[in-house]
Amino acid sequence: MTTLFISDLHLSADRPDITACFLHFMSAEARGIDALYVLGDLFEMWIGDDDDSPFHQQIKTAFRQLTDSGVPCYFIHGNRDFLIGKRFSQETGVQLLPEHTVVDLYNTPTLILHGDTLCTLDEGYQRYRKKVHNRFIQWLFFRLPLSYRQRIGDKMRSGSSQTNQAKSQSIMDVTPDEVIHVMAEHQVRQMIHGHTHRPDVHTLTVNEQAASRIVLGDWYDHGSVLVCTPQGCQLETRDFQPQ
Ligand code: LP5
Ligand code: MN
Repeated sequence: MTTLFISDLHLSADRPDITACFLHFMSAEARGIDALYVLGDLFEMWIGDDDDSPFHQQIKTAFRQLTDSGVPCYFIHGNRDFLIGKRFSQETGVQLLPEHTVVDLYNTPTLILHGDTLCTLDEGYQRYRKKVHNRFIQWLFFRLPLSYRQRIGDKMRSGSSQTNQAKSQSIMDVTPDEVIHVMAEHQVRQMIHGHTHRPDVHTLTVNEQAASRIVLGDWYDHGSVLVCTPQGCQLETRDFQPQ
């Protein structure tokens, strides 16, 4: 009995080493498990489900094969791939979940999320997030040809990298009070998220009870997987294969 959680793979055609590690993970380790949860930033950037490049086809096929084999796969949007939509879900069999979802993880109610909504001190980001999550703005964006969307996406990526250089590490991390607030609101004592790329297990107190916050790692230098069984959860890494 195993449930796996991954996030922040930032898959792109430019990083065949990450892609190879991910495809191996999907065809070997993820087979036969109880469920796979992807907590956002699966892709470096997603500009619409109509982007049908061979690279995207390859990733979608890996999900389709896994869901066809009987493994339920779930996805929560990240800040890079919040435009993944129904068509992706239909093509892959991956079920899209709301941004804050409580799952029963072997009898422990667990709140799962990407993690960006917890970074409340990053006011610039939260303002930006509200705009790009606006349904009307998204509708307008989707009316643009794919090549324009790609150019806008690239501009946003470089704008983001530039503004991030001026932000402190604490602004870009989760806000501790917000974590407590959100866990209390959902009545959970366990939370799993990604986004900050700071894999760790934090203990904290929520409503005078011991709680834990598990942070998933990114896939820049190696694969990163949270392995959960009825006995508990463990953060593990997976080596990239020599190319
Ligand atoms: O992603 P990362 O790690 O660099 O930083 C994130 C936050 N940044 C983002 C922006 C994404 O990187 C861009 C993704 C593009 C998606 C595809 C296009 C979709 C278009 C949709 C239109 C409906 O998420 C960053 C956080 C950081 O995490 C840590 O939490 O701080 O937040 C920002 O950088 C936000 C800035 O403060 C403001 C945004 C600058 C965007 C520049 C605008 C350029 C406009 C050009 C468009 C014509
Ligand atoms: Mn992210």
